[in-house]
Amino acid sequence: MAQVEIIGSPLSNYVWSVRIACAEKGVPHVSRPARPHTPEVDAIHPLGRIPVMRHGDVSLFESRAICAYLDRAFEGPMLVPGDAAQAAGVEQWVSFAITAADPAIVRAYVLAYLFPGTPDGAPDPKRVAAALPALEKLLGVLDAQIGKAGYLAGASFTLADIYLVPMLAVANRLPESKQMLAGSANLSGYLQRQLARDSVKSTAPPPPPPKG
Ligand SMILES: N[C@@H](CCC(=O)N[C@@H](CS)C(=O)NCC(=O)O)C(=O)O
Repeated sequence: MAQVEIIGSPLSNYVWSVRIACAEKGVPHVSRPARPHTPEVDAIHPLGRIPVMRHGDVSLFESRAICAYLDRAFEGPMLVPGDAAQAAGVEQWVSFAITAADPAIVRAYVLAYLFPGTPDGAPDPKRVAAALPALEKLLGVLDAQIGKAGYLAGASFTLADIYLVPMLAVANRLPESKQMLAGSANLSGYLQRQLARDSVKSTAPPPPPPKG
């Protein structure tokens, strides 16, 4: 039986999400670390983005498509419920995570620290400051949503949480967002609970090396 291969740096939030999906489904997988735009990624994703997946004859790009495959091809708890209204609610928040949370949390803010693009490699304070209003607004929306039923899309862990948790986990390592999260009672409790979840813990990327 072919093994599922998840190709992409484990540090990417989207790679982490797909690996959590494997763990939730009980699908063993091998993680093949690879940066975007490297040959094994380019062979599958037309724009060289991670994650990509191989499983026997099946190769896929785009995390949502990979998660759909994992959910349908394997037994195990459904990542998206069967009920039409509940499924649409989960898809709504998956879409929100990809199109609103990821740009505000990861692209605009986290990457200003991780890939500052400055001559000395230090974060550009103006770029960080410019990201904060949207970040604060977004975390406020998420805090209110999670306050309703305990998870992003209802009262149980779903694909929507699989997308959100890696974004919050990486934000929780940086100063301004850590402070915002600490002040968001629903969101901070949620994050701590999800970080202790087996599927999240077992796929977590290694912590960044200490500075200095
Ligand atoms: N919509 C894609 C987004 C994937 C994505 O943006 N991955 C980032 C790493 S987290 C990447 O490969 N960036 C390189 C690039 O955009 O060129 C998915 O859900 O898989």
